[in-house]
Amino acid sequence: MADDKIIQLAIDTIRTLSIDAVQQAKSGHPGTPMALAPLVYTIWNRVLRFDPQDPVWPNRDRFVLSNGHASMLLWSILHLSKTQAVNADYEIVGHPAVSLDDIRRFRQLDSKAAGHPEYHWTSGVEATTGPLGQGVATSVGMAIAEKWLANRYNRPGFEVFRYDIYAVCGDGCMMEGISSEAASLASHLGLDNLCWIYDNNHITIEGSTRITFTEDVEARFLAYGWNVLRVGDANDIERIEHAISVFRKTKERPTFIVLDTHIGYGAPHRQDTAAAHGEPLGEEEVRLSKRSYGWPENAQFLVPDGVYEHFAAGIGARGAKVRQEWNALFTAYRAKYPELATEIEQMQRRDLPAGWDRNLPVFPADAKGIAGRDASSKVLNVLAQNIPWFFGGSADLGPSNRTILTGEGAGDLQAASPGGKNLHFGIRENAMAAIVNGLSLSKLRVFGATFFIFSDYARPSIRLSALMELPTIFIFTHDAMGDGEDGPTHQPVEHLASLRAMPGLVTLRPGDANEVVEAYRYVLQLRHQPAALALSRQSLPTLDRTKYAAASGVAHGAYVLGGAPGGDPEIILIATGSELSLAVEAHEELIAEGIRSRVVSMPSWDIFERQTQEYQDSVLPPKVTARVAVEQASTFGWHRYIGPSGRIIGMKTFGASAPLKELQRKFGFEPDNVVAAAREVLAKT
Ligand SMILES: Cc1ncc(C[n+]2csc(CCOP(=O)(O)OP(=O)(O)O)c2C)c(N)n1
Ligand SMILES: [Mg+2]
Repeated sequence: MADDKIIQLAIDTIRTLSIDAVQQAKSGHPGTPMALAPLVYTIWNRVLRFDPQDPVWPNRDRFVLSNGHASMLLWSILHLSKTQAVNADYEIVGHPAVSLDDIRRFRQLDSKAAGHPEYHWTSGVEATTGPLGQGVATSVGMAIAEKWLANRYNRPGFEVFRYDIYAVCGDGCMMEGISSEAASLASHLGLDNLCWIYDNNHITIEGSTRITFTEDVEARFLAYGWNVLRVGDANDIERIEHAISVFRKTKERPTFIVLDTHIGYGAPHRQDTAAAHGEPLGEEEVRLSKRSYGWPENAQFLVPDGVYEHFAAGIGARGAKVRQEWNALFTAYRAKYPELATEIEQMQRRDLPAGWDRNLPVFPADAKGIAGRDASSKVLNVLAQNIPWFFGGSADLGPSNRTILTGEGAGDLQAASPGGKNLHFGIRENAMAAIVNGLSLSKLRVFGATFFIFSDYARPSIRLSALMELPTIFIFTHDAMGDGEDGPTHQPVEHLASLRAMPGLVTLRPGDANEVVEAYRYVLQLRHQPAALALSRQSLPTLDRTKYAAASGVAHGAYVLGGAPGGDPEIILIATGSELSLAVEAHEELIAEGIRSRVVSMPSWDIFERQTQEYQDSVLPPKVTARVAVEQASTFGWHRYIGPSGRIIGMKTFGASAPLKELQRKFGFEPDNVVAAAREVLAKT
């Protein structure tokens, strides 16, 4: 078959599989796959260094579909390239990532061709996308990761890491603010391994972008400092390939390719309309579209003869070759640099190096104590020394979050120093969290930090982190009213409740310095879950662990810190974070009065919920219904632990601007108030 004939057939196979899948599902987005099929064909079959036989090979190019609604593009190309499925242990399991049957069952339960690209669910998906803008922002993290890895591991003659990141995006991604945050940082960092391709179709759901989006996107990216290219015809694969070759030659800045496209290309009544975006074409329009491609009009889910072979000869052969060359290179590298090779292998499996937790601090009892953020700083600096690929940064609050790494090799990560361990995200919380996800998808162990109040700005990406099952770490300091005078704009109230509500995320609010250490010990061992740490700004007393239970109880989410000797308690006080020492004070007062009090430290609901019922009942015996919880946050959700007769001292309003002491008085976070609540509850039960 002539070259251009089989190329056209291959492109039209992507188009028609997409059309048929959406039509069969009676839902989905046909128009964008119809338009972008030539782009995806070109990237995958001509450019991408990706081996379908091993989709987790570390040095592969990454492809991110930021306009995730066009997922049929990905399902089609993963299927046609015969990309293999990989299990949670990173083993090739021997069946395709996406079968033709999955495509026939697009958007149905258990199909690998889900509504949107889902990392962890379908092999070959590099990042979960769907919330527009997230994919492009995540791709920036992937690009930073490649630079970092190359800097640390490449040696003369051993280019172990050298790959590119391609992200495809649409008008929605460009409108979302997160793309601006991410693009700005990407050019600041000179990420010349990053290429975004913008599907410039002038259409979104409500119609033409004339009604919403008339900025000059090219000028905007030029202003950021990107290399901006334009391809005026989305069907011209030679031009597309040429633009990508210009990207690959461009140094010190990322590339933005504006691709002028026609949504619903080939559909006589739908092309260039919003209707092509998110509705099946309808049977008649499907037939007419196929006719326009010269396709058999009534054929469905057709992969013509020669198409699989064509992809096998393109991406299949190129991918196999580059991976085999890399394997040989890595074998020689392992012989010459065994320690570095071991690091890479451990990292790829999300293992930690031996001795990762050595020298973690132990804090002596101290009534004045130390702030959560300061204890955290000590821990972070030890971990960064023990785990070479552990690092992170803050959204311009490093000095306040105490996340700056100071040990050996911990410089700033900048364009000229891509191996630095201090990332400076600037005031870009949403992009920060997405970038942390991208770094984590690249198997680095990373944290991002800001004030707890601004976790709101990062929340969409934290959610994706949980959905993708990534072991990212979010460090949130100033976790309650500790920065009193800053007032209610800076005082989190509903944030703990909202993070606790997020499936998969482990939220921890440690109550003293040793609990901070144990919180990190727990979090570092997570392989498939993100964690959020809420840390205090102000000093918290370091509890005397010879008197109270060991802080290792943090690993159970909640534990009995202290109690009356012998027998069951009459009342249980439960607290987290900065209110722990308050509860301990109240507890001592009750004990002194002869009341059989128990004090429970509960740094993490999520972890506690995963303990056996027996353990949970041992900490909170069901028959002890007199309970008081203290937490300087929304009371939302606490009733599950205090029951119908318990009391919660928490927040029902926003805070206020005043010194912390006054706020504690105003809102009832004082020992006397806790004791009074305990007496009331006892009297009732
Ligand atoms: C953050 C976010 N907001 C809204 C949506 C819902 N949505 C999905 S696609 C879309 C329109 C996107 O337009 P564009 O990116 O131009 O895609 P095209 O129709 O051109 O493929 C919207 C609003 C979303 N997925 N994510
Ligand atoms: Mg559009």
